[in-house]
Amino acid sequence: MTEEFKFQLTQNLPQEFSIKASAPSNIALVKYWGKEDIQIPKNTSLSFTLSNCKTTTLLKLELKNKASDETQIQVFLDEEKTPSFIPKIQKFFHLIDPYCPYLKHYHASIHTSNTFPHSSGIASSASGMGALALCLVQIEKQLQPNLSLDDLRKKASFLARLGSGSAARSIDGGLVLWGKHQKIKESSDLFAIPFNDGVHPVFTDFQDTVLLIDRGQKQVSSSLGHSLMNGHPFAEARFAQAQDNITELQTYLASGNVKEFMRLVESEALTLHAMMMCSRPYFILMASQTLEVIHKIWNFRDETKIPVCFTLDAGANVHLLYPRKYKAEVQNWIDKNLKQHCQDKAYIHDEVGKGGEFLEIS
Ligand code: 2P0
Repeated sequence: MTEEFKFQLTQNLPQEFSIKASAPSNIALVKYWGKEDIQIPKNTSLSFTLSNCKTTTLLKLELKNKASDETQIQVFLDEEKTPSFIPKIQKFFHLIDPYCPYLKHYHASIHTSNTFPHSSGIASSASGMGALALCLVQIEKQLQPNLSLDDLRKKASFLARLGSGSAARSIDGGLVLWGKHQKIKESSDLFAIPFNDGVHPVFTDFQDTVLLIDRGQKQVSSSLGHSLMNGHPFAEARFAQAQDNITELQTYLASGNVKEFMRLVESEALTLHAMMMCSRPYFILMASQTLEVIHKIWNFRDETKIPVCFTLDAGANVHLLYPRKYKAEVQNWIDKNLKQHCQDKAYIHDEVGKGGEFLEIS
């Protein structure tokens, strides 16, 4: 157990809480793929926090008559009862009990909504767990008002990580780093840290257009995906490469070297997919349209010299990354040349954002 994040329970718990928060999704530049229990990453990862793709959650807690009463959890997605989410939340509450001991004294109802459509192929686990964790730390702030904002955000990242690894990176804004790195003193496996100091301005306004090539359920769940790295013949080399890539990327981020940044980011995406192509069992998570789009990106970049690159999650969708300065040209090109490769011609424009927020209840 991590002493730092334990919470000293006060005697008189309020009858109820109503807390609201939002957290965005994030897109990894250096990928997290491979972990130990519980959500301890095998390598450091670095992501851009997004802005438009986010989850907003209202958490309502009501004091039980007796702490021993069974906890009732209700989950509403877009105001519709969604019992299928309950087991995941139950497991999460159980896991965080040592750090949030007040929770077991309450029944919970969780009202959540995403700005991105369910059937978009965009995972909501990072933003969802991020928003829930931000609700929980707001409760702690009410119980212990002396907690600083920094403490709260750090604990939110710690709790979010226990719900879903990449969710640790959905609390802070801009560039966010998660996982211990030998050369980065403040880095930790337990929570993510903002990584914006000394970053060249060109990387502060990056755009991310998500081309929805496949809007279906993920073919490989993240837990299966991570487990494929256990005993993978190239795992150790991959984990070491990620650590080196972080160091290399750090120099490009500082100097504003967009060309080398893009080379490294694309290489990370292809490496993630390559690891899945040569695991046992093996998977090809790109679709033919993913490859078509990648070739078009390379041609467009060659011909126009406009810096635009791709990255991929563990699926077929393509994230197009580019500086805001080129927004008009790139978005025009997407409309004319790329959207026909998307399912139902669907894509989502997003950009680097400020991170999770505590919200007022109206
Ligand atoms: C990432 N992904 O760094 C990588 C790249 C997908 C591809 O983290 O099991 O949902 O909840 O810790 O965070 C997806 O895995 O996995 C992921 P769990 P998570 O964003």
